[in-house]
Amino acid sequence: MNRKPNVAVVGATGVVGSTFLKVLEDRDFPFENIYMMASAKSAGSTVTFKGKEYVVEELTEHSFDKPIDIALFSAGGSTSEKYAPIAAAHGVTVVDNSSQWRMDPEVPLVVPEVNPADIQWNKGIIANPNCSTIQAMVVLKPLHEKYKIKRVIYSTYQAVSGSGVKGINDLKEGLKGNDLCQAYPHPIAGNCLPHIDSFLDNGYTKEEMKMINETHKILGDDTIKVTATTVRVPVFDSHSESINIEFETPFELEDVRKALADFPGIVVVDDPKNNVYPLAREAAGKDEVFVGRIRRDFSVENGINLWVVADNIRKGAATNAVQIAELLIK
Ligand code: 3JN
Repeated sequence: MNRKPNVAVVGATGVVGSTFLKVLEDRDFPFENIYMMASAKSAGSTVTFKGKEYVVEELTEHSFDKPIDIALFSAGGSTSEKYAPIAAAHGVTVVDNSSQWRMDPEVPLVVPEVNPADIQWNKGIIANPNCSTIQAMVVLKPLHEKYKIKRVIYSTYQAVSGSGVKGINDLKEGLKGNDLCQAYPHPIAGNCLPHIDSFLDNGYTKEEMKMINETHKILGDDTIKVTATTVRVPVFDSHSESINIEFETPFELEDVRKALADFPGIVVVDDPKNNVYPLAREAAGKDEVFVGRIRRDFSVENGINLWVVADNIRKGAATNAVQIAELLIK
Protein backbone atom coordinates (compact mmCIF):
# COMPACT_ATOMS: atom_id res chain seq x y z
CA MET A 1 0.00 0.00 0.00
CA ASN A 2 1.58 3.31 -1.03
CA ARG A 3 -0.67 5.50 1.09
CA LYS A 4 -1.62 5.44 4.75
CA PRO A 5 -4.57 3.11 5.47
CA ASN A 6 -7.97 4.05 6.83
CA VAL A 7 -8.52 2.03 9.97
CA ALA A 8 -11.60 1.02 11.97
CA VAL A 9 -11.48 -0.26 15.53
CA VAL A 10 -14.60 -2.30 16.23
CA GLY A 11 -15.26 -2.77 19.94
CA ALA A 12 -13.16 0.29 20.73
CA THR A 13 -14.45 0.64 24.30
CA GLY A 14 -13.71 -2.89 25.56
CA VAL A 15 -10.62 -4.16 27.40
CA VAL A 16 -9.00 -5.44 24.17
CA GLY A 17 -10.37 -2.53 22.07
CA SER A 18 -8.80 0.09 24.31
CA THR A 19 -5.53 -1.85 24.18
CA PHE A 20 -5.74 -1.86 20.35
CA LEU A 21 -5.60 1.94 20.64
CA LYS A 22 -2.67 1.87 23.05
CA VAL A 23 -0.72 -0.54 20.83
CA LEU A 24 -1.49 1.42 17.62
CA GLU A 25 -0.18 4.49 19.42
CA ASP A 26 2.90 2.76 20.92
CA ARG A 27 3.89 1.29 17.56
CA ASP A 28 3.08 4.52 15.72
CA PHE A 29 0.88 2.63 13.27
CA PRO A 30 0.42 4.81 10.17
CA PHE A 31 -3.16 5.82 9.31
CA GLU A 32 -5.03 8.42 7.31
CA ASN A 33 -8.39 8.21 9.10
CA ILE A 34 -9.36 6.14 12.11
CA TYR A 35 -12.94 5.27 13.04
CA MET A 36 -14.02 4.04 16.46
CA MET A 37 -17.00 1.70 16.42
CA ALA A 38 -18.95 -0.29 18.97
CA SER A 39 -22.39 -1.74 19.64
CA ALA A 40 -25.34 0.62 20.23
CA LYS A 41 -24.76 0.29 23.99
CA SER A 42 -21.35 2.02 23.83
CA ALA A 43 -22.00 4.24 20.80
CA GLY A 44 -21.84 7.95 21.62
CA SER A 45 -19.15 7.54 24.26
CA THR A 46 -15.71 8.95 23.58
CA VAL A 47 -12.24 7.45 23.44
CA THR A 48 -8.91 9.25 23.32
CA PHE A 49 -6.35 8.28 20.72
CA LYS A 50 -3.06 10.12 20.18
CA GLY A 51 -4.33 12.97 22.32
CA LYS A 52 -7.49 13.44 20.29
CA GLU A 53 -11.05 12.60 21.37
CA TYR A 54 -13.14 10.40 19.09
CA VAL A 55 -16.86 9.76 19.38
CA VAL A 56 -17.63 6.04 19.13
CA GLU A 57 -19.95 5.32 16.21
CA GLU A 58 -22.60 2.63 16.31
CA LEU A 59 -21.62 -0.41 14.24
CA THR A 60 -24.23 -0.93 11.54
CA GLU A 61 -24.51 -2.60 8.15
CA HIS A 62 -23.52 0.76 6.64
CA SER A 63 -20.39 1.30 8.75
CA PHE A 64 -18.18 0.02 5.94
CA ASP A 65 -19.75 2.12 3.18
CA LYS A 66 -16.95 4.63 3.80
CA PRO A 67 -13.48 3.75 2.54
CA ILE A 68 -11.83 1.61 5.21
CA ASP A 69 -8.81 -0.59 4.52
CA ILE A 70 -8.31 -2.46 7.78
CA ALA A 71 -10.76 -3.19 10.60
CA LEU A 72 -9.57 -4.53 13.94
CA PHE A 73 -12.49 -6.39 15.51
CA SER A 74 -12.85 -7.25 19.18
CA ALA A 75 -16.54 -7.06 19.89
CA GLY A 76 -17.41 -10.73 20.50
CA GLY A 77 -18.15 -13.68 18.28
CA SER A 78 -21.70 -12.80 17.24
CA THR A 79 -20.67 -9.29 16.13
CA SER A 80 -17.82 -10.80 14.12
CA GLU A 81 -20.12 -13.42 12.65
CA LYS A 82 -22.47 -10.75 11.33
CA TYR A 83 -20.21 -7.80 10.51
CA ALA A 84 -16.86 -9.28 9.43
CA PRO A 85 -18.35 -10.67 6.17
CA ILE A 86 -20.10 -7.33 5.53
CA ALA A 87 -16.79 -5.50 5.99
CA ALA A 88 -14.94 -8.03 3.81
CA ALA A 89 -17.56 -7.63 1.06
CA HIS A 90 -16.75 -3.91 1.09
CA GLY A 91 -13.06 -4.64 0.48
CA VAL A 92 -12.00 -4.20 4.09
CA THR A 93 -9.45 -6.62 5.54
CA VAL A 94 -10.73 -7.66 8.95
CA VAL A 95 -8.39 -8.81 11.70
CA ASP A 96 -10.77 -10.58 14.05
CA ASN A 97 -9.97 -11.31 17.67
CA SER A 98 -12.90 -13.66 18.37
CA SER A 99 -13.04 -17.43 17.93
CA GLN A 100 -15.78 -17.05 15.30
CA TRP A 101 -13.61 -17.57 12.19
CA ARG A 102 -10.47 -19.17 13.60
CA MET A 103 -11.10 -22.72 12.46
CA ASP A 104 -12.74 -21.77 9.14
CA PRO A 105 -10.57 -23.34 6.40
CA GLU A 106 -11.03 -20.17 4.32
CA VAL A 107 -9.60 -17.97 7.09
CA PRO A 108 -5.90 -17.76 7.96
CA LEU A 109 -5.07 -17.96 11.69
CA VAL A 110 -1.91 -15.99 12.18
CA VAL A 111 0.86 -15.33 14.67
CA PRO A 112 3.22 -13.01 12.75
CA GLU A 113 6.45 -14.53 14.12
CA VAL A 114 5.20 -18.04 13.30
CA ASN A 115 3.16 -18.20 10.06
CA PRO A 116 3.22 -14.73 8.45
CA ALA A 117 2.88 -16.18 4.92
CA ASP A 118 -0.64 -17.42 5.74
CA ILE A 119 -1.80 -13.81 5.57
CA GLN A 120 -1.43 -13.95 1.80
CA TRP A 121 -4.36 -16.32 1.23
CA ASN A 122 -6.87 -14.26 3.21
CA LYS A 123 -10.23 -13.53 1.59
CA GLY A 124 -10.98 -10.47 3.69
CA ILE A 125 -10.88 -12.01 7.17
CA ILE A 126 -7.78 -12.95 9.16
CA ALA A 127 -8.26 -14.51 12.58
CA ASN A 128 -6.24 -13.63 15.66
CA PRO A 129 -5.70 -16.79 17.74
CA ASN A 130 -6.77 -17.27 21.34
CA CYS A 131 -4.44 -15.53 23.80
CA SER A 132 -3.24 -18.77 25.39
CA THR A 133 -2.47 -20.22 21.97
CA ILE A 134 -0.51 -17.18 20.73
CA GLN A 135 2.14 -17.21 23.44
CA ALA A 136 2.55 -20.99 23.16
CA MET A 137 2.99 -20.81 19.36
CA VAL A 138 5.82 -18.30 19.52
CA VAL A 139 7.76 -20.74 21.70
CA LEU A 140 6.76 -23.98 19.97
CA LYS A 141 7.56 -22.85 16.42
CA PRO A 142 11.39 -22.76 16.59
CA LEU A 143 11.42 -26.03 18.53
CA HIS A 144 9.05 -27.80 16.13
CA GLU A 145 11.28 -26.75 13.22
CA LYS A 146 14.39 -28.10 14.91
CA TYR A 147 13.21 -31.22 16.74
CA LYS A 148 9.66 -31.96 15.47
CA ILE A 149 7.16 -31.98 18.30
CA LYS A 150 5.47 -35.31 19.01
CA ARG A 151 3.28 -34.32 21.96
CA VAL A 152 2.49 -31.18 24.01
CA ILE A 153 0.81 -30.83 27.39
CA TYR A 154 -0.41 -27.32 28.20
CA SER A 155 -1.36 -26.27 31.74
CA THR A 156 -2.37 -22.63 31.89
CA TYR A 157 -2.63 -20.10 34.71
CA GLN A 158 -4.77 -17.38 33.17
CA ALA A 159 -5.29 -13.80 34.32
CA VAL A 160 -8.74 -12.37 35.02
CA SER A 161 -8.28 -9.65 32.38
CA GLY A 162 -9.00 -12.43 29.87
CA SER A 163 -12.60 -12.25 31.10
CA GLY A 164 -12.86 -8.49 30.53
CA VAL A 165 -14.10 -5.91 33.01
CA LYS A 166 -16.28 -8.41 34.94
CA GLY A 167 -13.30 -10.68 35.64
CA ILE A 168 -11.17 -7.75 36.78
CA ASN A 169 -13.99 -6.55 39.08
CA ASP A 170 -14.53 -10.03 40.55
CA LEU A 171 -10.88 -10.17 41.60
CA LYS A 172 -10.73 -6.53 42.79
CA GLU A 173 -13.81 -6.99 44.96
CA GLY A 174 -12.70 -10.45 46.10
CA LEU A 175 -9.40 -9.04 47.37
CA LYS A 176 -11.46 -6.62 49.49
CA GLY A 177 -13.41 -9.53 50.95
CA ASN A 178 -16.49 -9.21 48.72
CA ASP A 179 -17.03 -12.48 46.88
CA LEU A 180 -18.41 -11.17 43.62
CA CYS A 181 -19.23 -13.86 41.01
CA GLN A 182 -20.09 -11.91 37.86
CA ALA A 183 -17.55 -13.52 35.57
CA TYR A 184 -17.13 -16.92 37.24
CA PRO A 185 -19.32 -19.47 39.02
CA HIS A 186 -17.03 -19.31 42.10
CA PRO A 187 -15.03 -16.58 43.85
CA ILE A 188 -11.71 -16.05 42.05
CA ALA A 189 -9.82 -14.45 44.98
CA GLY A 190 -8.00 -17.23 46.81
CA ASN A 191 -9.03 -19.81 44.20
CA CYS A 192 -7.82 -21.54 41.04
CA LEU A 193 -10.73 -22.36 38.76
CA PRO A 194 -10.08 -25.24 36.31
CA HIS A 195 -12.76 -23.82 34.09
CA ILE A 196 -12.32 -21.31 31.25
CA ASP A 197 -15.18 -20.83 28.80
CA SER A 198 -17.90 -23.49 28.80
CA PHE A 199 -17.66 -27.26 29.18
CA LEU A 200 -18.11 -29.53 26.17
CA ASP A 201 -19.44 -33.09 26.03
CA ASN A 202 -15.90 -34.50 25.85
CA GLY A 203 -15.11 -33.13 29.32
CA TYR A 204 -12.81 -30.39 28.01
CA THR A 205 -13.59 -26.69 28.14
CA LYS A 206 -13.88 -24.67 24.94
CA GLU A 207 -10.68 -22.81 25.91
CA GLU A 208 -8.82 -26.13 26.08
CA MET A 209 -10.15 -27.23 22.69
CA LYS A 210 -9.23 -23.83 21.20
CA MET A 211 -5.62 -24.39 22.28
CA ILE A 212 -5.60 -27.90 20.81
CA ASN A 213 -7.24 -27.07 17.47
CA GLU A 214 -5.45 -23.76 16.93
CA THR A 215 -2.04 -25.37 17.62
CA HIS A 216 -2.65 -27.80 14.75
CA LYS A 217 -3.79 -25.08 12.37
CA ILE A 218 -1.02 -22.55 13.08
CA LEU A 219 1.82 -25.08 13.03
CA GLY A 220 0.20 -26.74 10.00
CA ASP A 221 0.61 -30.17 11.56
CA ASP A 222 -2.34 -32.26 12.75
CA THR A 223 -0.07 -35.13 13.79
CA ILE A 224 1.12 -33.33 16.95
CA LYS A 225 -0.62 -34.80 19.98
CA VAL A 226 -1.92 -31.98 22.16
CA THR A 227 -3.75 -31.87 25.47
CA ALA A 228 -4.57 -28.93 27.73
CA THR A 229 -5.90 -27.94 31.13
CA THR A 230 -6.76 -24.25 31.35
CA VAL A 231 -7.07 -22.62 34.76
CA ARG A 232 -8.17 -19.15 35.88
CA VAL A 233 -6.00 -17.80 38.69
CA PRO A 234 -6.26 -14.67 40.85
CA VAL A 235 -3.83 -12.62 38.75
CA PHE A 236 -4.84 -9.41 36.99
CA ASP A 237 -2.58 -9.41 33.92
CA SER A 238 -0.58 -11.93 31.86
CA HIS A 239 -1.19 -15.61 31.26
CA SER A 240 1.42 -18.09 32.52
CA GLU A 241 1.74 -21.56 31.01
CA SER A 242 3.56 -24.72 31.95
CA ILE A 243 4.35 -26.41 28.63
CA ASN A 244 5.63 -29.99 28.54
CA ILE A 245 6.92 -31.11 25.15
CA GLU A 246 8.11 -34.43 23.74
CA PHE A 247 10.26 -34.20 20.61
CA GLU A 248 10.80 -36.77 17.88
CA THR A 249 14.55 -36.16 17.99
CA PRO A 250 17.15 -35.76 20.76
CA PHE A 251 18.25 -32.26 21.77
CA GLU A 252 20.81 -30.41 23.85
CA LEU A 253 19.40 -27.95 26.37
CA GLU A 254 21.88 -25.29 25.29
CA ASP A 255 20.65 -25.55 21.68
CA VAL A 256 17.03 -25.22 22.81
CA ARG A 257 17.93 -22.14 24.82
CA LYS A 258 19.69 -20.62 21.80
CA ALA A 259 16.86 -21.46 19.38
CA LEU A 260 14.43 -19.73 21.74
CA ALA A 261 16.65 -16.70 22.36
CA ASP A 262 17.24 -16.23 18.62
CA PHE A 263 13.54 -16.35 17.69
CA PRO A 264 11.80 -12.97 17.20
CA GLY A 265 9.45 -11.97 19.99
CA ILE A 266 10.95 -14.27 22.65
CA VAL A 267 12.89 -13.17 25.72
CA VAL A 268 14.61 -15.95 27.67
CA VAL A 269 14.43 -15.24 31.41
CA ASP A 270 16.06 -18.24 33.02
CA ASP A 271 18.37 -18.01 36.00
CA PRO A 272 16.47 -19.94 38.66
CA LYS A 273 19.36 -20.02 41.16
CA ASN A 274 19.00 -16.26 41.38
CA ASN A 275 15.18 -16.50 41.50
CA VAL A 276 14.96 -15.31 37.92
CA TYR A 277 12.14 -16.73 35.81
CA PRO A 278 9.23 -15.20 33.86
CA LEU A 279 6.62 -13.53 36.06
CA ALA A 280 3.13 -12.31 35.19
CA ARG A 281 3.64 -8.88 36.75
CA GLU A 282 6.87 -8.32 34.85
CA ALA A 283 5.36 -9.38 31.52
CA ALA A 284 2.38 -7.03 31.95
CA GLY A 285 2.46 -4.15 29.49
CA LYS A 286 5.14 -5.82 27.32
CA ASP A 287 4.82 -7.22 23.81
CA GLU A 288 7.25 -10.15 24.05
CA VAL A 289 6.78 -13.74 25.17
CA PHE A 290 8.96 -14.63 28.16
CA VAL A 291 10.29 -18.18 28.64
CA GLY A 292 12.21 -19.76 31.49
CA ARG A 293 12.49 -22.84 33.75
CA ILE A 294 13.94 -24.52 30.64
CA ARG A 295 14.71 -28.04 31.80
CA ARG A 296 14.77 -31.63 30.66
CA ASP A 297 11.78 -33.85 31.42
CA PHE A 298 13.59 -36.94 32.66
CA SER A 299 10.42 -39.06 32.64
CA VAL A 300 10.31 -39.48 28.84
CA GLU A 301 12.72 -39.65 25.92
CA ASN A 302 13.39 -36.21 24.37
CA GLY A 303 11.17 -34.32 26.83
CA ILE A 304 11.37 -30.74 28.03
CA ASN A 305 9.51 -28.44 30.42
CA LEU A 306 9.05 -24.69 29.91
CA TRP A 307 7.37 -21.81 31.75
CA VAL A 308 5.94 -19.28 29.32
CA VAL A 309 4.44 -15.90 30.25
CA ALA A 310 2.99 -13.08 28.14
CA ASP A 311 0.59 -10.16 28.51
CA ASN A 312 -2.67 -11.77 27.37
CA ILE A 313 -4.23 -8.48 26.27
CA ARG A 314 -1.15 -7.23 24.42
CA LYS A 315 0.70 -10.11 22.67
CA GLY A 316 -2.29 -12.37 23.39
CA ALA A 317 -4.70 -10.06 21.57
CA ALA A 318 -4.04 -6.43 20.59
CA THR A 319 -0.32 -6.56 19.73
CA ASN A 320 -0.72 -9.71 17.65
CA ALA A 321 -3.60 -8.11 15.71
CA VAL A 322 -1.66 -4.88 15.11
CA GLN A 323 1.37 -6.90 13.97
CA ILE A 324 -0.93 -8.61 11.44
CA ALA A 325 -2.11 -5.16 10.28
CA GLU A 326 1.55 -4.10 9.96
CA LEU A 327 2.17 -7.07 7.65
CA LEU A 328 -0.88 -6.12 5.60
CA ILE A 329 0.43 -2.64 4.86
CA LYS A 330 4.02 -3.73 4.21
O1 3JN B 1 -10.37 -16.29 29.14
C1 3JN B 1 -9.35 -15.84 28.62
O2 3JN B 1 -8.31 -15.67 29.27
C2 3JN B 1 -9.34 -15.55 27.19
C3 3JN B 1 -10.70 -15.38 26.67
C4 3JN B 1 -10.98 -15.42 25.39
C5 3JN B 1 -12.33 -15.33 24.90
C6 3JN B 1 -13.36 -14.87 25.72
C7 3JN B 1 -14.66 -14.84 25.26
C8 3JN B 1 -14.96 -15.23 23.99
C9 3JN B 1 -12.62 -15.70 23.58
C10 3JN B 1 -11.51 -16.10 22.67
O3 3JN B 1 -10.73 -15.23 22.27
O4 3JN B 1 -11.39 -17.27 22.34
C11 3JN B 1 -13.95 -15.68 23.14
C12 3JN B 1 -14.32 -16.13 21.79
O5 3JN B 1 -14.22 -15.36 20.85
O6 3JN B 1 -14.73 -17.29 21.68
